[in-house]
Formats: sequence, C-alpha cells, structure tokens
Amino acid sequence: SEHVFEVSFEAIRGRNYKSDIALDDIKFQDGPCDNSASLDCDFDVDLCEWKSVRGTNRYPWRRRTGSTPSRGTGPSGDSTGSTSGSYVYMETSYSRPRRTAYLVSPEVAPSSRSHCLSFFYHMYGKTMGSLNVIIVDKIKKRYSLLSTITGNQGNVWHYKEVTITSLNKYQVIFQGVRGNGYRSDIAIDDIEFRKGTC
Ligand SMILES: [Ca+2]
Ligand SMILES: [Ca+2]
Repeated sequence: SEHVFEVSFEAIRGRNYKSDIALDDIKFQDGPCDNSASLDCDFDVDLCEWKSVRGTNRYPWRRRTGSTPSRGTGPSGDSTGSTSGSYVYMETSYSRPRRTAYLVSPEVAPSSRSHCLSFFYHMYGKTMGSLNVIIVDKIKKRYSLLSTITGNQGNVWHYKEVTITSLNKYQVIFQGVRGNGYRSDIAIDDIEFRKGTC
C-alpha cells in the first residue's frame, strides 16, 4: 500500500474462560516474506526455480545424466556419485574462449541476516574456464562478484560455501565462462540455501 495504514489483530473470546489467545515476536519488515522462494535444487528432476539464460555461449546451462559428450572434461555422474542422478552443466564444444552462460535464481527477499549458499561444482578439463558466483541487487541494479573458481580442478566434485548478506532483494547468478578449448565443461549440483552464515 502507498497509503498510511495500520495492522491490527482482533481477538475474539470463545464461549468460556478457556479461550486465552497469545501473540509473541511480531516483526515487520520491507519486502515479501522470507519463505517466498527456494534456491535448493539437486537437478535430478528439473531446474527447480532456477532459470538457464544463454549468454554468449552456444549452449545454456542444461540438465545432464551420466557423463558429458566430450572426453577429458565434465563429470561422469552427479555429485552423489550416481550415474542415474542429474546435474546441470555448461557445454563448451563448438564455442569460443570467454563465452558465457548464466544460471539465475528466483528473487530472494531482503534480510538483515546472512544466508549460506552451498553447492557442488565439477570443473575438469585442460582448457577449463571459470565459474563466478554473482549476486545482483534488484534495487540498486548492482552486480557483486562473491566467488570465482578458475582452471582445471581435477575429475572430482568439490563442495563450496558462500555467505550472502543483502538488505535489498537480490538474485544469485552462476556465470560459466568458457576456457580456451572444448575441455571446459562446468557442472553444478546440489545447491542449498539456508539461514545463517556458512
Ligand atoms: Ca543431482
Ligand atoms: Ca563437449
């Protein structure tokens, strides 16, 4: 509402004295409630609430089960070691150096408290590029780089945690950046987002 308003709780007594009603811990803050979006996703069924946005790379982030089509890059299963589970990845064949693709979260409500974003990443390949974790402040339209991982990290899944604090509503963005060759497939799995610092 753009007008001045009041919020009131109306308590109505029941039939007899066994009707006490209690309230506690009322909070009031700007923005939608904190449970508006979930960032958690294991990518086994779909992209959950994440959106794949093609940047300059030939392919956007997409789900995959088993290994990626090229040898010498990409995982051979998802982060649980399962060849039936899925992950999301950026395919880098038929592309050029420094080309990008974006995996974008739903909007997260502002909060004075921190959140912990955790995820697994797989960055195997001789010509591996970079994975950047960015938050975009939806009010100030400002982008902040929170984490960057660059180069060949071996043929294993790694766990990563990033603490996020924002007083404005925001989105989390994973930016994949292709390296100098096709051995640059970047994969992500098991994103979790919870209250508190990491
Ligand atoms: Ca998975
Ligand atoms: Ca490939």
